[in-house]
Amino acid sequence: MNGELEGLATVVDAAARSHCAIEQLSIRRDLSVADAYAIQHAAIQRRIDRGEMPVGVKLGFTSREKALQMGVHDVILGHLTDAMRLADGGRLELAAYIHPRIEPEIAFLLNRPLRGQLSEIEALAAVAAVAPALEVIDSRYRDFKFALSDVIADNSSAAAFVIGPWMPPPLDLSDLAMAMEFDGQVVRAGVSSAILGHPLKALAAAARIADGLGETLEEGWIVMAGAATAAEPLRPGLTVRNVVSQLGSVSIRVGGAA
Ligand code: OOG
Ligand code: MG
Repeated sequence: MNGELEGLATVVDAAARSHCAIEQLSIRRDLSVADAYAIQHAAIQRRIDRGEMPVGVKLGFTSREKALQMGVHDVILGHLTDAMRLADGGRLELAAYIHPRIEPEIAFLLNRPLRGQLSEIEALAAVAAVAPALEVIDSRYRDFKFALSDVIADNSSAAAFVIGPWMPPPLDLSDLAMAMEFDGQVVRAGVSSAILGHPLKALAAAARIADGLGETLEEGWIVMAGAATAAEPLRPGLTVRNVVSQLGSVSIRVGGAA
């Protein structure tokens, strides 16, 4: 990879570590989607070099509400490491982030490696289990504003995630009600069909995008299908829960000062 892209990987990685917002990369240069994924890859490599373990991937902009909220209309991929995972019912420290938001998701656990073009049936055959999930996103860009290449370079805003109890996939994954609560009050409600029409389509999209990057989704990995609703900003003291019909719920508590 060329030196400029390596340098930009250092910039996004340092912004995430220091939780200091940066200017959008695309303001000063033209970045292709391929460049952006190269930056993402190099920034993830820095995490792995520091001892983090890859544990899966996340999709972004698989629902219309998210695409409208952020003004980005392409489905994107990001990488998850063990250091981003919080325990169900655990605590998120706000001080470690810039301007974190949270969104309700569904997660898949893979029972085999996946890549390439898959039908929904093939995608389902690779699913060991599904779970309700919450994703914390934290764009490293000032004011949470970015173009497509910026957000891809910034690992698709991945910051933290929490997975509820794993269970065998229900018969129909496309009709699950999803409600995100702040302190017991529903703040965002949706249905799993908001995720590309069917969450298994998101899993197939993850395999296809990974393939285009020369990557495989590994057995045992988690795939976050993307938010069913728009994201909500976090504030100290909140308990956030995602309740998904037939799957149960997952929660975190938010600690620390704003
Ligand atoms: C990008 C990440 C989008 C989702 O679930 O759609 C995403 C962002 O909104 O900052 O994670
Ligand atoms: Mg998300």
